[in-house]
Amino acid sequence: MIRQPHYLFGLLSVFWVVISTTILVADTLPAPSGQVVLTVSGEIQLTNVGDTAEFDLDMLRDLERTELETTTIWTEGLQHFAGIKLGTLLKHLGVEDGIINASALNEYFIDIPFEDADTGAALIAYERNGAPMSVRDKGPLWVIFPYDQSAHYRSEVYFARSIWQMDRIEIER
Ligand SMILES: Nc1nc2c(c(=O)[nH]1)N[C@H]1C(S)=C(S)[C@@H](COP(=O)(O)O)O[C@H]1N2
Ligand SMILES: [Mo]
Repeated sequence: MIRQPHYLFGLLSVFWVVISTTILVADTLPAPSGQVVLTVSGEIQLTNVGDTAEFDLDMLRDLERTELETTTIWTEGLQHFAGIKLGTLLKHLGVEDGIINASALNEYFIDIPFEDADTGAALIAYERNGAPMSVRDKGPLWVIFPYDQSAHYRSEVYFARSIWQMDRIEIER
């Protein structure tokens, strides 16, 4: 009889752990309210529309912003890109591994190894020189690498991963 309060206390702390863990894990993704620019599917932990994670531009802008200055082989002069790192986006969706299959509006597609997300090299740019990019201008989303930083990124392999008009990402295991 005298030990009952101890059992009660133990039970309560177990409940507390279960409840707080549930709150920590249950990170939610709001549904997009604007035009959807990116749909992420496959092995992701966070979804908002069916099995997928859909993003409008404002949702991407609400995530951690990264700026990158570099020249590219497709543009004239130094370019100022702003966007979200591919790694940041995938981390937000609970992805820690896998092959990143990226597709574009023009049905171009390319596999990007997870390493390019991990190193932080791959930027999903949503702005170029301070303005959003139109579809005609390789937007609204263009995957950009730090070409000026290293010859490693000035290669056909990375040019092929520089997918513009990207509108879908599928995570494969
Ligand atoms: N959306 C889209 N992105 C793309 C491509 C494409 O056809 N469509 N071509 C890729 C390839 S294979 C390369 S080498 C580079 C350079 O393409 P370019 O030679 O047409 O400039 O862009 C990449 N990004
Ligand atoms: Mo290419």
